[in-house]
Amino acid sequence: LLHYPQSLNAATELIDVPAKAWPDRAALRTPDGDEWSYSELLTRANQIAQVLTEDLGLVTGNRVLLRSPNNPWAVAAWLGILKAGGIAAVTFAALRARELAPIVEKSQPVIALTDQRHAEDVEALRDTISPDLVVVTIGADGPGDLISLAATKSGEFTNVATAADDVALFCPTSGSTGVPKICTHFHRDILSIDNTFGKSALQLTPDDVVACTAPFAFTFGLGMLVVFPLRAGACAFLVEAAAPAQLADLVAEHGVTVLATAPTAYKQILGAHKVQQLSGLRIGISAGEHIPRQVWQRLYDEIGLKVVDGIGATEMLHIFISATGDAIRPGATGIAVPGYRATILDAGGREVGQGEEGRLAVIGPTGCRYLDDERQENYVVNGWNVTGDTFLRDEDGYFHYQARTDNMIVSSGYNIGGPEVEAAIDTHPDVAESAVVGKPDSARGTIVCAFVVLRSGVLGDAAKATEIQDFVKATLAPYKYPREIRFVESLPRNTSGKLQHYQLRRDLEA
Ligand code: 3SK
Repeated sequence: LLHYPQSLNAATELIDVPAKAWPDRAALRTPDGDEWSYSELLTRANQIAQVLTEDLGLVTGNRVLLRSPNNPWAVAAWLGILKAGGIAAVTFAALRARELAPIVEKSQPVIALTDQRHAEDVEALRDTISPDLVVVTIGADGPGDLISLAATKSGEFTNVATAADDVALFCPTSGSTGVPKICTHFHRDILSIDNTFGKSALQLTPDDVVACTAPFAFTFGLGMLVVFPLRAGACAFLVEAAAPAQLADLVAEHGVTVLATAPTAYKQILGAHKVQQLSGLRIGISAGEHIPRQVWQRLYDEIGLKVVDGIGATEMLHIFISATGDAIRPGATGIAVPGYRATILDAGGREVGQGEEGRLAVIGPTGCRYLDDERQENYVVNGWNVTGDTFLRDEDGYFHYQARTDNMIVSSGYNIGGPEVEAAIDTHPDVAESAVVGKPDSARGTIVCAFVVLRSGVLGDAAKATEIQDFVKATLAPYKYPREIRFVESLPRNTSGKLQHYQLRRDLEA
């Protein structure tokens, strides 16, 4: 379906070509009024490529750790690494040294470009496990800082002639267990996600302004804020951090036309009565976790926004199942994005029939290639990329999310999808949010255990637990009710906002 020239540097398509077409249009904008045109972004990306190759000794294929919140210099640095023929290993700025260590050990970067506010942890690693790592800050005063070094360069650079299937990205993912895996992606993969999801679902134009709450280190954010808008000549609106209510105000104030975020943010915007601020959106994307049907419906009822749900994976680089416009079926995630094929497999790797649950598997122009990791053989089976999600396919071919495969609870022989129970609990008026996991139980094998965050001022006592249990019994088939409820202050989430059920399971064992 997708053919690329043998020699391909993705950065050429993402910045050199658009900068020729739209030199003066805004490529990047921030809430505090900073604006970079396409030609400015090209110059800075070229200057960084010059710094990397001329001053820091980068040679083609070297790995470069990039650690920064979402801001214009991070975009320029990412493009500069690609232009220079390096491999960009982008990590969450919030990771601490102990979380970064296994990533550094496996990916072996020679250079680290780090936002100066997050330099300490990288420097600690250089001083312990990686003595040859050259650490360069972004945003510190002084001659050794990337911004100062870039200012000494001409801004003229000829992109390294990488091959289409040379590795361009190392994308760490913690997976469900917390031990990081590093997904490798080629230069052509970066264009493939635009040629599939980007072109079919978003159809961005130079008039679009795109915001996304995911950090670049989560490939959801990288696609939404760098790959898709730049290739279309659109403007990426870069927010380092914003509470959902504040985000809603920024969307209205800055004329954002496409917002991509997780269901939690939509829920919080609804909860803060800020949803009208989203009424100028052309597209709202929801990904990272399944959007509950009642949240989707409220957004539609209140502002007519038909949120585009999608599921992707770091292993696949971006979204491979979704639906847009009239093809949206509330409650279903969607169908395979053009260019991908998807199916449902049983535990033995056989395709199951419609209506049957199994593991979601996908084949397409992108795919899983873990760096030196024996878990590769669990993920790619007979050519299928077998995700960690349990889905079923209905009679019209739509895929319906059931649970994370590792969060399917089998209790007294019944299969219970944790997210379904969570959605039921979340509709209780005293509940702010919940997460459900299976707890080993001698009588039933496993029982449903719910961690519940109550709204402020509500007392979490035995009477409240019984009330919520009765509420769930009245909402779902009674066998699904949580036999145990634990009231907690907050739920564990990773830096991209995804709930970490494995941490709760670990808490149960403690
Ligand atoms: O669904 C996800 O979690 C995801 C992962 C990587 C890239 C994009 C998405 C939506």
